Amino acid sequence: MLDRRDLLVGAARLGLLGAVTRAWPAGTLQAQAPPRQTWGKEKLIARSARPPDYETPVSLLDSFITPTEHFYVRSHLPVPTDLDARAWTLTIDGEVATPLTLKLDELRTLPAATVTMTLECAGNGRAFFDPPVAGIQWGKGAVGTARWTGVRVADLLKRAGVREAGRFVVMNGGDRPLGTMPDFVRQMPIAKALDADTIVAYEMNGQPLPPVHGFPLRAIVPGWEGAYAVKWLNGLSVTDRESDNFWVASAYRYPVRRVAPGAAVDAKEMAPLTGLVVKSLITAPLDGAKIGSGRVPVAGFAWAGEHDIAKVEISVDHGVTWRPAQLTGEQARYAWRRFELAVDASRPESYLIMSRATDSRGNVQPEAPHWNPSGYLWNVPDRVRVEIVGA
Ligand SMILES: Nc1nc2c(c(=O)[nH]1)N[C@H]1C(S)=C(S)[C@@H](COP(=O)(O)O)O[C@H]1N2
Ligand SMILES: [Mo]
Repeated sequence: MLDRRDLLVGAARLGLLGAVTRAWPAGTLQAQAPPRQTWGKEKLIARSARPPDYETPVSLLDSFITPTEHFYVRSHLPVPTDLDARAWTLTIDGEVATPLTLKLDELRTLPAATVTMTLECAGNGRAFFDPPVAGIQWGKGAVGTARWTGVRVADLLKRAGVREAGRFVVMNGGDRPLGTMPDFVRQMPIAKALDADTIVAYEMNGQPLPPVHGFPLRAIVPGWEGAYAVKWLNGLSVTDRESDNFWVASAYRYPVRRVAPGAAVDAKEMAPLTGLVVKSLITAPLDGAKIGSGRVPVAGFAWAGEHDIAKVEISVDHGVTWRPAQLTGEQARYAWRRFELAVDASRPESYLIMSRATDSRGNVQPEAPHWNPSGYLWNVPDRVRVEIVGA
C-alpha cells in the first residue's frame, strides 16, 4: 500500500520537492532520505545507522558520568526531525480530573529535580547468548550514567488529579510508526510514576537533551530497563488497563520461570521487564591488553537498578577464588558504583580477570546465563583476558 510518506519519498527521489516539504511534517521525509547522520557519535560502535543505534566501547566507559557524546544510543524508529522546542507540548490526560497541555517554558517553571542514573538497554550483552537471539547484537556498552534534570511526574499527575481508576501511565514519544515498526509507547504502573525520582527530563549532564537522546523531553524511570526512558516525550496518559501497544504487550517481556536455552516460550509465561539486574563491567584493564608483570589495577562499575551494590569481587583463577574489591567514588541511588582492586599477575602468561557483583538484597551475578528468547538482562560475571608480558 502506498501512503503519503511513500509518495513523498518517491517525489524526493525524483527531485520534485518544494512546497510539499513545508506542508508535511519534516520528520517522515528526512528520516528516510540521506544524508546519513552520526549525531556526534563518531567514537562509538555503529550497530545501525538508521534508526541510530550506537554502542559505547568499554574504553570510553571509564568515568562515573558518561560524557553525553559517548553515551550509547538506542532507537527503534528514526529521530523525529520536527523537534521544535517552542512548539513542543506535553499532554497529561486519560484518567485525570483536569487534562493538561504544557509547553516547555511552563515545565521549566515547576520545581526541578536531578537524578543521577545508570541507563542500560535491556538487550545489553545480547551478543553473548548461546544459542544466539535475534535483535541488535549489543556487546557490553549499551549502558551509561548521566545526570538527568527535569520535573517530577508526580508533580504533573498531582496537578492533573489522578482519578481512582488510574492504574498505569502510558508514555508516548514523538517518533512515528514506520514500516512494520509500531509507534513507540511504554507503560509504567502508577506507583512507579508517582515515585519522587521518576521525572520528565529536559537536561542531560547539565545541557538540553541532544536530539538523539530525546530532545526536548524524555522520561527517566530510575532503575528500570532503558526502554522506559521514552524519548521525545509528548504524552502521559493515565489508564485503567494495560496498553495493547506492541512495545508494551509483546516486547520487553521475560520468562517468569527459567527456560532451556533456545526454548520457545508461551506469551502467557512472560512478564514485563521492570528493574535492571545486578551486573558489573570491568573498564580497566581492557580486554586483550598487554601488561607488564606485577600489580595490575583492576577497576570498573557495578549496578543493580533499584538496588545498591553491596560487594564486588574479582577472580583471576577462573572463579575458583574471589577477592573483594573496594567500592569507591560517588554513590547515587540509581547509579553504578566504581570498584577497584590491584591483583597480582606476575607470571608471563594470559590471565582471565573476572568481576562478580552482589546487590543489597543478596542477589549475585549468576555463573550461568539466564537464556531468554529476546536476549534481555545478560548478567553473568564480566571477564577480560590480558597478557602479562614480563617485567
Ligand atoms: N521514543 C522512543 N524512546 C525510546 C526508544 C525509542 O525507540 N523511541 N528506545 C528506548 C530504548 S530501548 C532505550 S535502551 C533507551 C536508550 O536511550 P538513549 O538512546 O538515550 O541511550 O531509550 C528508550 N526510549
Ligand atoms: Mo533498550
